[in-house]
Amino acid sequence: MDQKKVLTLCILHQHPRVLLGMKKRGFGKGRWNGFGGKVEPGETIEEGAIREMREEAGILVKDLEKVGIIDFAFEGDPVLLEVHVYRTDNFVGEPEESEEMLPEWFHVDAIPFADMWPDDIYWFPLLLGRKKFKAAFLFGKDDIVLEQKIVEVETLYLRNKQRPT
Ligand code: 6OG
Repeated sequence: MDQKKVLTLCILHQHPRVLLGMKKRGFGKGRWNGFGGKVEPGETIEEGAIREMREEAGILVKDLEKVGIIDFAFEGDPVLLEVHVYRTDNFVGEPEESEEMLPEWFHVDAIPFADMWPDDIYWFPLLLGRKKFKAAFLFGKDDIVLEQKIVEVETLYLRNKQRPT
């Protein structure tokens, strides 16, 4: 049976700059990405996003805005990832390097897509344009995008308060 993992991804967006982190270890090592990880038992998805932002960059985020839900599948792998994407321009603290991430601000015109997950170039413009979306990607060998679908949506319902099933 397919298994699903629920993850968070949070991007600080203080126009015209965004905060990304260079992943130093584990899944996605060597790529710039937002901050996030697995939602832990007993916490809501939004609580998970807030915790990961604190653990990975020493930042307390406020007013998280849910901007997207992305489903990832990998050819030949039964594990599906459901990634909940948040943005905010309201936070406390200065980004600090952690064991997992090296944070850096990027101008929105200089986002390092070549060194990011290949799906990002599809949905970042929506995030930056303050649109909401649902997306699905199928990755093949060498992390090539085999199939992709993105739909802009008006609302993502009240899934912030939801606990993963
Ligand atoms: P840990 O497993 O290190 O969290 N993530 C992805 N982000 C993008 N942009 N594309 C993907 O394509 C991703 N797959 C996972 C979710 C992993 C972090 O990486 C994100 C989490 O923030 C496959 O705990």
